[in-house]
Amino acid sequence: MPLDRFSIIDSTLREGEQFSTATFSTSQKLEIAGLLDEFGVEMLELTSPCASPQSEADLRTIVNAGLKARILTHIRCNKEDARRAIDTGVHGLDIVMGTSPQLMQHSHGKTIPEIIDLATDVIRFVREQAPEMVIRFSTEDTFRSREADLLRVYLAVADLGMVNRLGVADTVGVALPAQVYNMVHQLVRLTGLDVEFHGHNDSGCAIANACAALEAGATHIDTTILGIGERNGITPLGGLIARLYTLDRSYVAKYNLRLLPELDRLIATICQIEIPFNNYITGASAFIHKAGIHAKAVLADPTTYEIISPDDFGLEREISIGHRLTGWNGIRQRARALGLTLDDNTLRAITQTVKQRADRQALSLSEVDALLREAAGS
Ligand code: HCA
Ligand code: CU
Repeated sequence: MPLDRFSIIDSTLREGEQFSTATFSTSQKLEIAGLLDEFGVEMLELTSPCASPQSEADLRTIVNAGLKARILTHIRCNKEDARRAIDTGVHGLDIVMGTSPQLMQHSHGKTIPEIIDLATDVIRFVREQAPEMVIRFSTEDTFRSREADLLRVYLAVADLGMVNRLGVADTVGVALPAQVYNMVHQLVRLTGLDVEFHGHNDSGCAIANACAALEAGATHIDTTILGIGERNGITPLGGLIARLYTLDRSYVAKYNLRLLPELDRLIATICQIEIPFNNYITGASAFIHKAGIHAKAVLADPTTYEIISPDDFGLEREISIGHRLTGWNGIRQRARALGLTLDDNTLRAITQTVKQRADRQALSLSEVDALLREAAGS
């Protein structure tokens, strides 16, 4: 099953660079690539060497950085881009060509037969120049393309027998999981090639769509750290990890999960953004339990309200107690944590005091601690 043998292609250094506030210096790229490599992503996709002179130099630097991850670059479907990319020594080329009516009309102006001819020409050229190169061919805007057009293009490309992987791209974030499942399933069945999914998050389905792709047999998923990318980005690395972990921890056991918080912080710092409060795993509130009923159950057994264990990511849960929804189990646990011995009646009375005061204004943890210490006479 692909969920046992999928690879992550992290595109923070390509798609992520297209995020509104992202401009990575060479040393930042090396830091990001190094940490992703330590985390264990299998492949890193970098900006095309044709984008700018520095992009080309940085690509060469990262190719030669001795990372375990394979280094890919993303190019338009033309021989000149391919030639320049091959020259950098990258391990793989991700070639992309728009097939939706919108992109055929306004982006490159080519018809489907012309797209097939061009793709054939470029792929043959790469195979001749670089026999070992891993070649991926994607149709851009797959989910607004006509299905008959897509199949013509994909089958023609697959029939060349020179491509290692086909890519499916939800460029505008419009696809639903069932559509992704059907498209990936058809490609796997018809071509037997590896299939990659790249999904934008404009309508909030990027993680679900990536998961549907894997269920349908996709072998590779594109992510970026925190999901950064064009507009509001693509499948976030942490979100994909959360989704797969909750299906079966063994699916993500190959990754160094404790590095996820550092990865998210690194990108937040570099891009000068906050990690969203509701971010998967690393959001500030991801492991805060508040209502008294929740706190009681979590204190007895965290799995009552946690499907993800914070320890696996080097994080800690928090029981929030200084508010009107608090319960005495949480207050008692705090007293114990402070090493205070208080009888149950006292703890219940303190709980009532906290509730009354919190009806006017929530208490900080140190204010609750002060109440507990006062009651214990310490
Ligand atoms: C782009 C478009 C792309 C390509 C994805 C892919 C998309 O920015 O060039 O090559 O699989 O979303 O379609 O990112
Ligand atoms: Cu994209």
